Amino acid sequence: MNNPGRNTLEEILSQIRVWEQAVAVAEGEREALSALSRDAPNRHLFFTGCGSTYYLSLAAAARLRSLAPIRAQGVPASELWLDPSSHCRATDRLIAISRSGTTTETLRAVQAYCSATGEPRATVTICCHGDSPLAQLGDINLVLPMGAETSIAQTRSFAGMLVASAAVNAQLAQRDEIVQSLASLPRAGNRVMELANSLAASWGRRLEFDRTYFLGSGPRYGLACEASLKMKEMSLSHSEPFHFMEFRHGPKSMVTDTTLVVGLTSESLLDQEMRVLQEVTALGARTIVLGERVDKIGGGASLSFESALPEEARDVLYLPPLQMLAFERAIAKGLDPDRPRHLDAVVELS
Ligand code: F1P
Repeated sequence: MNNPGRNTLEEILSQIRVWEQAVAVAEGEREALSALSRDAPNRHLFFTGCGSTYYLSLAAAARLRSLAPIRAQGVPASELWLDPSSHCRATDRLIAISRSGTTTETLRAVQAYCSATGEPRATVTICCHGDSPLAQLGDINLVLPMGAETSIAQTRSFAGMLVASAAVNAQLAQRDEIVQSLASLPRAGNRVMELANSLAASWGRRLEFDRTYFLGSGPRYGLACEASLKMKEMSLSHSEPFHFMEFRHGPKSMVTDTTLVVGLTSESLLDQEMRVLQEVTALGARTIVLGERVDKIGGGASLSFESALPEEARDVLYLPPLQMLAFERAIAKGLDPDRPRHLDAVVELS
């Protein structure tokens, strides 16, 4: 295996230009998205995808709910496809997300949505391949060609599609100040990427940790799920995501002195979140605290974004450290993140 993870590393390090493309592509659809925003409060919006893009859907739906009184929900595409009557009503709207734009479950979820609602197309699609079937199935189709990847585990594609969903959400919620803030993400991202590389170079290679828990609430729970998936896909390591406060209700029993707990902290709930991290530290875990302006706990570590961006605009900043932690752990274990075990880049069903 010469140069293991070469593609994955290049894709993680090049993600900021995909963030920029996402902002520009969404800006190009400003009028159409603004038209959607006028009746969004009367609708139920579903975000859907598979695996990584399902976790993105969870994060995007939670973010939209935080921006405006709009009912939004993230649902696995397989659930929409196989049980549409439990989800779709005639007045619903669908935002379908897929890196490849060819995942069978996601395409079938769009078909099931159209059959259940009588709509001819999905409301919005977000993908990285303009020639894919999904890119033709939305009233509004956001395509991020710079997010295309050769690696199987999503990194820059996920980050770019998350920024695209943030731009869509800000437009739907008519939060222009958030739309404006997204343009400043690349500046903040360059700083975070540097910090992420040094954090992961030490903490990602500490193989004494035999389990990692990612804690995140609100939109950060979907990101915690994605971080946990990266740990599994790239480094074949046991990992689980939880809402911050949920960790006390049982999972805390799993904490040992070989446990790493990564907190995706907010500003609005920071005190409560830090209390959970202090408790698990007292039980022997090491912690990594990620957030806008945060301190480490005991023998743990921290990474402060110091972006000066509103909380609603900077969800993507958690991704470089989370992706690099999984990448460095995979390399330290002698694995090749470019070729994760048992996985294909796209799941296509017959
Ligand atoms: C989604 C997917 C994920 C998986 C991995 C590869 O494909 O297959 O299910 O977790 O990240 O991508 P897509 O529909 O986003 O192309």
